[in-house]
Amino acid sequence: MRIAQCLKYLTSSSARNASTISSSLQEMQNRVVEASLTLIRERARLKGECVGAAGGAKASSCLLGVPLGHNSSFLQGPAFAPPRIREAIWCGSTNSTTEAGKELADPRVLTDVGDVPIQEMRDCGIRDELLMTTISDSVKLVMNESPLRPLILGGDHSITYPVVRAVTEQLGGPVDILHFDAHPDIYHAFEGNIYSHASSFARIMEAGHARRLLQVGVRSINKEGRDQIRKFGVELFEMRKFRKDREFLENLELGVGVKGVYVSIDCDCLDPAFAPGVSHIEPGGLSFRDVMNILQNLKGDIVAGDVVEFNPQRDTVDGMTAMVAAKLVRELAAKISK
Ligand SMILES: [Mn+2]
Repeated sequence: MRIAQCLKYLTSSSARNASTISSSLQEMQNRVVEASLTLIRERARLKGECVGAAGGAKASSCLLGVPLGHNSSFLQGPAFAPPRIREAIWCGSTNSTTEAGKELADPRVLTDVGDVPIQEMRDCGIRDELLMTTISDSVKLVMNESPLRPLILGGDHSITYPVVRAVTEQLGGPVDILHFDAHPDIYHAFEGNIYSHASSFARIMEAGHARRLLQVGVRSINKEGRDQIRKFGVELFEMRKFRKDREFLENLELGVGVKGVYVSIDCDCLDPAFAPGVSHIEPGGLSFRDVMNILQNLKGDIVAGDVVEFNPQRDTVDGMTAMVAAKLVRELAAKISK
């Protein structure tokens, strides 16, 4: 990491001692975080005003990009996803209306507060604990501007933990989570990393952020995964039984009696035939329409959501998976806004 090299250089070449440099470095890191949050706070205020000026809404989805890829156990390409997804949302090859007729250019349906500057913060030597706190704080800044509801562009799946933590802290209680994924992401830790993208739902469940967790599309799970699922009472809907579960999943009602519903979509829930641009290619998955049928028929108040694990470095040359991720975002935005 560049900052570590910089620190090493300073301590070896200057008269100042290492602890002085280290404590002033920490102070400066905190100011970088503050500055990053200020930009998101002001953008959220402005977008909240725009929604009001357009006539107001009960709920309005607001994009927040989290370009973080280093908690992936394999490839780190999801760090480059948010700008590619935005580009595809507004791509001229399609119009800006959702399937059920909502207009995405209307700020009452969709706004955007930009990205949490993850790479810039890492370049300043900021570590995961503070990064995760900054992600949570950014989500809360969006939620402070009613009626904005955060719709997160990942990033690897590790970001779902700080996002869900922020949502439930802000709302004052747990939510129900509908999670589409080839994997349960519920290892206690993966290769020693408690913030791994393979562990986000272990953090969420042990902290009590979810009353119900429904995992749909799972087809890569080992013994530890099954043990953890039993331990946390997760409702597992495996691909090999999807034909039997389909009717149930296409008639879900969630979030009643808790603070609402959180929807997390890992792009690898889809069969690689539909979404090749992911880090973990796992055959035998859902079709795009399978996901749409479950999402569009879902009854419940969706308070926030994310679309994660799109890896532009694995996509086709014409950006097919970017369009798929963008359409997931568009249809989720349509579900959130009202
Ligand atoms: Mn996955």
